[in-house]
Amino acid sequence: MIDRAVTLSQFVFQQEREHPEASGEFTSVLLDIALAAKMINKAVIRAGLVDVLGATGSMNVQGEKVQKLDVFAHDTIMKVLGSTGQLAVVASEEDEGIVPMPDGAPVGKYVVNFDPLDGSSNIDANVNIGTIFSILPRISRKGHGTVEDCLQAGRRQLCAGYILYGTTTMLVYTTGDGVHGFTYEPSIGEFLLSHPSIRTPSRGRIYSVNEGNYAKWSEGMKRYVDWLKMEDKVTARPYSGRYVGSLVADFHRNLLYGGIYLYPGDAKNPNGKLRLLYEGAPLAFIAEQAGGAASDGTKRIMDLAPSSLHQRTPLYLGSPEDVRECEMFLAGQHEAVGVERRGC
Ligand code: AHM
Ligand code: MG
Repeated sequence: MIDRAVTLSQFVFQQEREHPEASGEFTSVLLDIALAAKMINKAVIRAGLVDVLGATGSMNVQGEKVQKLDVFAHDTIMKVLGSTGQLAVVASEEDEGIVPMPDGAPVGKYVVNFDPLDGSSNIDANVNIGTIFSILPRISRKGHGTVEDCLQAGRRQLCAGYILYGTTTMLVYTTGDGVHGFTYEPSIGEFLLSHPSIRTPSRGRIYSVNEGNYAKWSEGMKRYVDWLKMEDKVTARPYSGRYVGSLVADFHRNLLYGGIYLYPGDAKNPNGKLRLLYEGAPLAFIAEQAGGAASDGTKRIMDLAPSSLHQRTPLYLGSPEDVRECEMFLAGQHEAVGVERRGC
């Protein structure tokens, strides 16, 4: 129950007044993304009724089937962001190269990397899907933005967020000053502040992973997940397994309840499946701002310097104590975890 209605724009402008040094004009980019999210939400909630379900018949740059809603979401975000004059360049999970601003449109000083519709294999089954975005300062000096503008380490982000289209639609974001969640109220067309200053528990009791890949995992990864499932009262195991298969939904639940999301590299795909720019870096920023952690197994995701737009990364994301223990298992230090947790 929301006892005081604060809209996203009211909140953002209030933050701008309180922290003028930290926010700046990119907050209007955030509001533009929220506008695109409302338009995507409208299509998502009517998806079963109108002809937007199913595949377009083409494949995207990742070699995956393109869904009509993926394309709609990408085009909608581009339509809204393309003409604002705030952006120098954009990169989307659905496009092979950078997307320059339309000819004749003013060029600005920010960069947006985004995944227009994450979890798109779930679209036809009416399961949660999401949009993930990351706002960066441009580093090129003039003219149209370049690929280097998009290829910046996560710690350079000014803002990151996601929209979760679900039972209710939510927008969650950070500008480096905590994590704030807004619930969409369709009758007035506004995102209202519902989850101010989200903090994630330091430890959870949920693990989220596609266990169908078990046979391809490293010994450390297998040992960690086996360990999470063992019964042990002292260390509050077994954990519960929860896996939607939509990163935004799995991440959002674990952010609120605590736990760990895992998409490791494996024998077939050493860097896993998820993309550093569109999924790893923005969710890492949010996780850290909520008191959580994000790792590629050994390094902080926020410190990884991307070398290509669609670079993948193993991803271990969530409650900091869980992520740290997972890293220890991956490094073969599982015995030390037992010593730390049980004091023996
Ligand atoms: P997408 O961006 O093509 O939708 O792929 C990313 C999705 C994530 O939302 C989800 O966590 C993951 O892929 C699920 O992959 P898998 O089906 O291998 O478990
Ligand atoms: Mg995705």
